Amino acid sequence: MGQRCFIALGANLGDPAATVKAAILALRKMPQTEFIAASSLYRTAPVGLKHQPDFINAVVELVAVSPAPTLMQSLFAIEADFGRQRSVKNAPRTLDLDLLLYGNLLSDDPQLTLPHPRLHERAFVLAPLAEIAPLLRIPGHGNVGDLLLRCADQQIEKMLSPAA
Ligand code: PH2
Ligand code: MG
Ligand code: MG
Repeated sequence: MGQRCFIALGANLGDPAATVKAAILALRKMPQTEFIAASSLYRTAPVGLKHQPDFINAVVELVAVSPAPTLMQSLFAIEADFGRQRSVKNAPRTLDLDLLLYGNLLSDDPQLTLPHPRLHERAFVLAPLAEIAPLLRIPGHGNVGDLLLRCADQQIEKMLSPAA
């Protein structure tokens, strides 16, 4: 028995589309997990710090057997493999992997807050999430599709090329 998990991918340095595609392949091969689905890639305007390149974003669904902190360590290892430097918060990055949901687990640990604390207000997460799990409910916030409707002002564009 595993936990249904969703992981957000984001990149805006180097060749971000190639990076996100390669990272989806790395997530497919991750031990202790069963890969379920990947969204399309989305080109998205930066949220927060505005003066940085557009992002490529996507979301992956998998089932994880390992506990959430162990899964996080695997995600950090993949980020490091893609040359991620952790400098300033929200700085441009070669690859960001964020655990959005780990089953129905609720956690207010500042190192690992679940659901991800900003997921419900970000079109760059909600649009790819709605593509692969339209009926999903975010504990404390509601249905993914409804949440996405509230982010209509955020610029995102679904890319035509397949994610993987
Ligand atoms: N990630 C952030 C902050 N802003 N904006 C977009 N469009 N895509 C991201 O992945 C993103 C962001 C912090 O992780
Ligand atoms: Mg992030
Ligand atoms: Mg992150």
